[in-house]
Amino acid sequence: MRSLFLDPLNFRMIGCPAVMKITRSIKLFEEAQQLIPGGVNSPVRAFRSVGGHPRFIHRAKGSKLYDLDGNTYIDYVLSWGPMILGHASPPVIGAIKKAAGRGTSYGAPTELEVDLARHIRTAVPSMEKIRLVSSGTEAVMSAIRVARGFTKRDGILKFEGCYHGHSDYLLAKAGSGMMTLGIPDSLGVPADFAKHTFTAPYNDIRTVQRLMRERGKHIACIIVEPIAGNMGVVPPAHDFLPALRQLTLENDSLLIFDEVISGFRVDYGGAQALYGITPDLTVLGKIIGGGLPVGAYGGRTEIMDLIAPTGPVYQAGTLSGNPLAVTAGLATLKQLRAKQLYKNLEERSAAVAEGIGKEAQRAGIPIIQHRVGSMLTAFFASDPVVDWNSAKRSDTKRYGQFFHQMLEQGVYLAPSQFEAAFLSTAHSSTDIERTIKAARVAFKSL
Ligand code: HOZ
Repeated sequence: MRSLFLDPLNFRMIGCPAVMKITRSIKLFEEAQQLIPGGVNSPVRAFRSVGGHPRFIHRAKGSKLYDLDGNTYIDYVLSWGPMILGHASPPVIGAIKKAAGRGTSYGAPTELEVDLARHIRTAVPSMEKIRLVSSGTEAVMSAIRVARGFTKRDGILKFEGCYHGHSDYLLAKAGSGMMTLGIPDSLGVPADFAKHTFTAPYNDIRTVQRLMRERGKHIACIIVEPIAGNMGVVPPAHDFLPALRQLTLENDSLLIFDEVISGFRVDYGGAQALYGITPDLTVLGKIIGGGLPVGAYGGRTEIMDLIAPTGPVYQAGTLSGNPLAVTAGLATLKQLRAKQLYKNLEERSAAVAEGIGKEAQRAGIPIIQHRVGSMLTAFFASDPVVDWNSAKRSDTKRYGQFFHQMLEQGVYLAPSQFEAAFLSTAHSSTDIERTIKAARVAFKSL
């Protein structure tokens, strides 16, 4: 990799190799690896697929991350999606501070939970009843349990490259960290658990039709990211989601939309509003927690009423509906109702994508760009990317070089080709100009 001669963020030529000073991050990472597997609490953060050292973050504000060594980055990871208002958004932080003064967990119901459920249902009317939990993984796991309870069937159908958290039966050909690290299926998952999981390529309706023909009467649900975000961004083909809806109806199976990433991200009503498809169950996370740990699942009343204490499907949690997390989520959703907010995000995101596309073209580097609203990916690939197989053909080595060139210039992208980049309402036109300038330098250097 060629050295850059730039001052991060200002992009001033400074005449010496601008290898960022990251001594504190390096030192901490060494210690972290003695204490925490791989030095991180979630695998992709370890930078394994791009090489180099993860940055240890000291603080974040608006569109910026600040590391322990004093470097500043324009952040396009945004905590992997939740920080749609940017970091430390004043209304969110103000609400959290107030709520913290009233205690941090009660293990008893609050008005806040009812408020958040009401806000979610208004935005996503298919979620007639909603259960709050503490993570997306937990929400998906619980949604599958209720789908199985409702249909009295065990089988589930998922798509290769989609990631639905790390519960046992959902790790088959999962995207995100599994794809980044090239782990097809996790060790530690009993074959007996995985045998009920069937997989099909994303956007491949024929395979779904065949599987439903052969096994439809055993399939409790089809679960899908309506916009795949965990193999990089891969939008659904125009007939994909309608066909899933149709096939599930024909087979009395449930359709579950995992909108942990797309929920409140691509539209206030999520991907289901954008594409006009109503699933039976929806899973949310990330944005609805405003940066604190929350997940939610919900759907038709007749299904959700099977959950204890109204029904026999069990699910519980000490920190479910935690008042701080719910407060952060509520404060975020209230801001998201602002007029023009999604339109502005769309315009800024389009500007980033367009700028990056032009710079790649100018440098003669083939990329395939996908963008839905403020979630985007530039695949280092020449052929169309429609599923996990085509995504996997991306030049990950080149992505790694691009990633480091951007990082050196103060632009923080996901340390994996197979994760989405996100914009927030805090990303300014100056941020965008700087990002495009950095991309120009980065593409040229490849
Ligand atoms: N693979 C997760 C996002 N799709 C990353 C989680 C994390 O490292 O925080």
